[in-house]
Amino acid sequence: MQDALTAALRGGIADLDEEGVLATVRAGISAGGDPAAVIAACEEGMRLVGEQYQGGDYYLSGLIMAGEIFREVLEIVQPALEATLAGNASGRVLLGTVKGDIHDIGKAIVQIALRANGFAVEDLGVDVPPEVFVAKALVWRPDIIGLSGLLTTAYEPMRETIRLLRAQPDLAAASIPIIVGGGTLNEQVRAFVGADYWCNDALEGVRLCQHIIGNLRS
Ligand code: B12
Repeated sequence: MQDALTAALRGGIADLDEEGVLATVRAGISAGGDPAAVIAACEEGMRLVGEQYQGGDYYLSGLIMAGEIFREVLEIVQPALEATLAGNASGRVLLGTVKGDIHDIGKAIVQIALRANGFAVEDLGVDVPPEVFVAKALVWRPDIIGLSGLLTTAYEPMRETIRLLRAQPDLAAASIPIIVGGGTLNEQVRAFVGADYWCNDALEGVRLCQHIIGNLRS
């Protein structure tokens, strides 16, 4: 059943079939389907939408529509996702999408998954200037900082944010681990921006945060 659900969701998102996708998600979740698998299938669909946009088959409106559909999907799966993830790690994670980038669906998933696992999360939103990350980190004192960004043009602001965070003496003394996340990131980008870790999967991000907190506490 999971394969059929995955195929229907991937194709439905790629075709921007809002009603079909939402009906499939509702039916799948009520039948006990895995919420993480639903999200993974929708992410694949989003990648296909991105490719169609790149190839000129969809316009910007296609990206907007896909974003809306994913948001509605998230609303449906959130309770089931929280129930399956529930854990008791504790730690504070400061999150935000870097300056110049307004993609926030992935960040929203990371936030849900972290909270469900007992993390306190402060989300600064999107298009966040480097100085705002620094100011909030000084006041809130997170254990981990997570920067999200999907655009190639977000890499430079990501780098600048990390440079400023590391240049601030109090924060440098605390040596707070920094994770960058987003579907277009890889090891080269991590090295370029100077982050400690990179990640393009929310659940892997949670495991990484648990591992970091475990090391900090031991
Ligand atoms: C939906 C979408 C939009 C929506 C976003 C809506 C929203 N509220 O987020 C809108 C319409 C606003 C949009 C706008 C644009 N977009 Co757009 N968009 C997409 C699309 C189709 C899907 C993105 C998405 O939500 N994916 C699903 C989520 C769940 O995946 P994710 O973000 O990767 O997140 C997961 C992981 O990466 C991880 N994660 C994410 N963040 C973090 C952070 C941490 C700390 C951790 C641990 C993990 C983590 O967890 C998530 C869950 O597993 C992508 C295509 C793609 N391939 O991704 C293009 C894409 C990202 N967009 C693109 C472009 C070009 C644009 C525009 C410039 C278009 C334009 N001409 O205006 C603008 C830029 C606006 C801006 N200044 O930011 C390009 C970027 C190309 C590039 N390399 O730079 C892409 C790749 C499409 C393409 N193939 O051309 N977009």
